[in-house]
Amino acid sequence: MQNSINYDKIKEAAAYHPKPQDINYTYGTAGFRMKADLLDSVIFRVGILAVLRSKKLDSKTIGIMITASHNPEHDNGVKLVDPYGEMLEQSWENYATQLANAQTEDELVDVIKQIVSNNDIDESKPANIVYARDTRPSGPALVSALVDGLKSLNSKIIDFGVKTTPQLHYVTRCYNVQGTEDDYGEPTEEGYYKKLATAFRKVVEGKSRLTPIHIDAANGVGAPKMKELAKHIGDEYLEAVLVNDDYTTQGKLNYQCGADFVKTSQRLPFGSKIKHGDRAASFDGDADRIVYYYVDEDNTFKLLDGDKIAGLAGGFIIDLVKTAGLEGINVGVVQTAYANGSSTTYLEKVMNVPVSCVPTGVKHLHHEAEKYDIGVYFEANGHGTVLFSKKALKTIHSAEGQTAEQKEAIEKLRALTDLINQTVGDALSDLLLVEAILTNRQWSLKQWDQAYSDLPNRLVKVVVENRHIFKTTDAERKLLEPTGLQEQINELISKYKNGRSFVRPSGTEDVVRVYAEAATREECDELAYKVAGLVYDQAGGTGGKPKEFL
Ligand code: 16G
Ligand code: MG
Repeated sequence: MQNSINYDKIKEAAAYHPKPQDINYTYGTAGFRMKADLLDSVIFRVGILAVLRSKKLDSKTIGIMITASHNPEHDNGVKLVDPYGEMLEQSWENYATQLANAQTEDELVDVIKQIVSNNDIDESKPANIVYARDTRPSGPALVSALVDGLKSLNSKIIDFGVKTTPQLHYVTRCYNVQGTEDDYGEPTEEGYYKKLATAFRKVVEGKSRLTPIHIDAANGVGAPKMKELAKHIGDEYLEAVLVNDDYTTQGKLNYQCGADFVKTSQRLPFGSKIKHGDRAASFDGDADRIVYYYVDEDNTFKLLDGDKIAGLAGGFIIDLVKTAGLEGINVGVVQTAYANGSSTTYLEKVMNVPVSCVPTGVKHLHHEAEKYDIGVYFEANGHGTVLFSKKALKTIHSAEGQTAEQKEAIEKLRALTDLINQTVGDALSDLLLVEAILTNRQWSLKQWDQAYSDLPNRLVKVVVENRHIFKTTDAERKLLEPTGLQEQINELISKYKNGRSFVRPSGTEDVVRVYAEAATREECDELAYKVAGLVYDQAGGTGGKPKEFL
């Protein structure tokens, strides 16, 4: 049969993509991610896994994205996207790891056979795959390894070319729901721009255009894609000025720029010349994160991160739902432990919105947000989106409204369901969401920022011998192991006003992360470095203690 699996063919193809010795791969929070030259065999095998997943899911289209997001340019990575555009189901992450670590072709075939039998996969089902990559120079070679993997199992393949990560998520969903009542738009890049641009114009229609938005595109794929999107929207609605848009010169991607750089170093990206009164935002390297910022009268840098975006979006949506008279639709916000304490207090106490806290990583936030009729989720780092449940979509699309005011609110909510990329956090779509809200409210960034003041916070990395001994609970806010360490941390925290601190092993780097916040910058830094020192001393720190405070 044409589609059934030919194991000899796989072995033959796999021999061209041998696994390096002595490397142990893990499919983590962001898929596989590391130096690009170690990824050839991994990508070949990810192709195989994607085909198995498609066969398992009745030939649904599975997405594959080759990117390493905000990592240095020499890194690359790969992750799988499930049919509705969400992250690969967690139970399959383990298969990805097993496939990647099979040392020989024979072992590889054994793992494949096991996955087939464990999941009752019908080998004769055809498979459908769509893939894309970002602008990294290592992309084309990795794509060719991927295609070898896909072809060894006779998959149908669509090459979606160079795209942002969220565009790949979008198109994966489009393919799978085309022509059904859940239709998500045309499965093309053009379809994506048209959907977003039309929705944006609807939400801002009749309002005065804001001043230009300066966008730092991290010298990545977001640059050409944002330009294309802006063309579809038109200058009369949005004026986008790009910096760090050189995605062709090697060495520039994410270098001292982009959302991750701005959020972690809390300063302007290289190349940005914004002055007081200007409005600015940064994307990350694959355009699935965004943060906003401005400089104040006294030239201080002010960051509007994912928490601020969640507050802005949540507030606007709640107002629209109320005005539209759609009682019975509940709105909730999902955060992680990294959310600034002030943002949580603001959401719960001022906005009266239910807030859930979940472990780091998009899949956790996404699933929690699905529990609300409208679920707003954002990580402080700027990754996030808004999910509308089937019930919410139905209500919004069938509501008619009595008064002009109600009708307008309903129209806006409808447009928002198209404007927001509901598959995953999307810098382009989130930018339009923020711009649409600010246009409607006629707010400056400073006015938006006034909702609450962030508590000073600090993130410190600690290198330890084995980060896997760290076990957390309570959405990563407490350590279970090493035993006794949490009690010592608690004792430190109790000495600081508004003190909060937690420790978790990173899912993407071989380090332990320490987060701290407190009433003042000094207290916060002191707490952060004391907790880091404690971790270093008590849990196998190596390579030098994090620099002492003072
Ligand atoms: C990954 C996650 C991101 C998370 C980050 C934490 C996805 C798609 N991305 O980039 O959500 O914030 O990891 O990294 O889930 P860490 O575990 O190293 O702190
Ligand atoms: Mg990213």
